[in-house]
Amino acid sequence: SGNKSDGASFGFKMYILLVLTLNATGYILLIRYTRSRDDVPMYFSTTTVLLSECSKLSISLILLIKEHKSVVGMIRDVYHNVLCNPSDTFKMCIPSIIYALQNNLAFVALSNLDAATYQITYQLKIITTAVFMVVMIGKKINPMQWLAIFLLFAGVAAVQVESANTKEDMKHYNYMKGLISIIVSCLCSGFAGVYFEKVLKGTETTLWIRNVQMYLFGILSGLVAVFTKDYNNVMTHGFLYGYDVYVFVIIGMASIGGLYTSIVVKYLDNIIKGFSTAVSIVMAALGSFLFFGKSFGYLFMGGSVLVTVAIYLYSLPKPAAGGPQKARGPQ
Ligand code: NCC
Repeated sequence: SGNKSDGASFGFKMYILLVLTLNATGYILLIRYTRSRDDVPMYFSTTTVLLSECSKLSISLILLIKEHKSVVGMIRDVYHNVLCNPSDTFKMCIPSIIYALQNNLAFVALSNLDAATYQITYQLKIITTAVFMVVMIGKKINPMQWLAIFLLFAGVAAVQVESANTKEDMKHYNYMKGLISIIVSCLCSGFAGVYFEKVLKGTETTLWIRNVQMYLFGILSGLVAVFTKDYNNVMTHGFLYGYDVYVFVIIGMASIGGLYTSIVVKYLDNIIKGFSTAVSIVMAALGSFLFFGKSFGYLFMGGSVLVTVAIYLYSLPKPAAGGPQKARGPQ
């Protein structure tokens, strides 16, 4: 399975991962910013999640038009592989429901606690993802690699503690509600990510058709969320109540982040995605220290060392029975 990643160059992968990390950080900061303002009317977050799914569907269809170099080609592809293939299409039902839950929970969490706590706690996802890789794909992870996964979690968390701006006022705080939302999010993200990977790599259906299937159900799930949580709000105030440019930027970032996530899972895998985003987080923190001329402290340095050791330990060759095995680690 090491050959799965051969389809793209190293530089391309690094570029994708850096965009993914920077985009995710901006996304989280912007959600936190818009959810903690109290001088403007508050938008309904379920509508934002729904519009993100619509946006990702539109972009996927446009990419399919480009791929086929014709609108008719795109329509044919979607007709044959989505509409006429319901059993295949329905495979995307479960992950898109779980992602809908996770995407809505991000707004709940960031309405209740600060962005730094969110990003740090969210790193727990590294561990939940590994557990689901073992349980669902049957991936073999040896004790040394488990150690690496825990060190990675600790290292990234430490780096983020130091680079985070914690001087935020504590209004709207419901810490418990926020934390529980994050923990459920980590379980959702791990499960849905591995599920998507398993279906994507286990069948012939192309990435963009998978995404079209995913976002069709995503729109349905998003609609259910709007109806169950904000039906009365939308009916009295309107669907786009409280929207301003920031909210539209959030939708744009959610689209970029989601589509890039699917590309990363196609060319790499969910665990390597965790390792690689860890590296980009360290790089981004380093960049911001250098950029703002700040000196970095022990937490950043210690955290970076932990991340580096984790990568080394994870990529050590496995002492397998029956012959030498190739190292499987982040490349
Ligand atoms: O949590 P995470 O991703 O695993 O969430 C995956 C996001 O990608 C969308 N997705 C997934 C597969 C697919 N085929 N299409 C998709 O659109 C899902 O809907 C879900 O939103 C990460 O690895 O840390 C990452 O984190 C998110 C986000 O920061 C967190 O979920 C916190 O809210 C990033 N999303 C954005 O930046 C918008 C993602 O890029 C990376």
